[in-house]
Amino acid sequence: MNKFHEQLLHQHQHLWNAILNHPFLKKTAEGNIEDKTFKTWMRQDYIFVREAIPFMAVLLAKAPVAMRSMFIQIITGLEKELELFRKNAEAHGVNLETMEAAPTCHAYIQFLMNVAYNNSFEEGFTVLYTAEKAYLDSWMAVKENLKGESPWQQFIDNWTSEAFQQYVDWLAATLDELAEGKPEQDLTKMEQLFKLTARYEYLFWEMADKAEEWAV
Ligand code: MP5
Repeated sequence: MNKFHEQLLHQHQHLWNAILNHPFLKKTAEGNIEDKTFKTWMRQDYIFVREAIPFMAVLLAKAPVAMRSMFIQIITGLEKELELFRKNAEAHGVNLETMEAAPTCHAYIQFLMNVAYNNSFEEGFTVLYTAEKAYLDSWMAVKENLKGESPWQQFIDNWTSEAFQQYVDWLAATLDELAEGKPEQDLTKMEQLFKLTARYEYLFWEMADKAEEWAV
């Protein structure tokens, strides 16, 4: 019997492949992504990471006592990641402060907060695993196909580092433990959240690539 996280990835392989083959990632790897497209992602992801902090904090409030210190480390890591965004924004002349979330970014953040407040810890954790695994695999795909040094190297390095891989391994192992012995209906809910999160991850690349904006 496969582990729970392996089952999720296997059953929804088409979704995962769609994420990893997104043109945004291909162009970033090939070095022909337009500056303004990458900067759109940078600005939107800054908002996403900033708002991931309250998401994690609500999950922390629901986490078993033994997991609290891990969540504190994760939140501290997010604060450091915001610094990485600010440094790169300054180096590339990007203004992060006058930003509004685009529709997809806005909806994704609302989804995160809704799950954190209204769903079980296991369900919230499934969303966390899926989002982090999507970033690990997406940036790994960029790294593997990279043609020379990228102007966006620090972002590539951030989500392909040994430490980040170990963190995602921990998330996968913990998700498997949380799923163990759960009734089928609980596992189905977790699977639905995996699917929704993967779909948002795909849409996030799409949003950056197409410079999505509010219609009015
Ligand atoms: C992550 C991210 C990874 N930064 N943005 C999206 C849209 N999905 C996942 O999260 P983290 O906390 O930056 O590792």
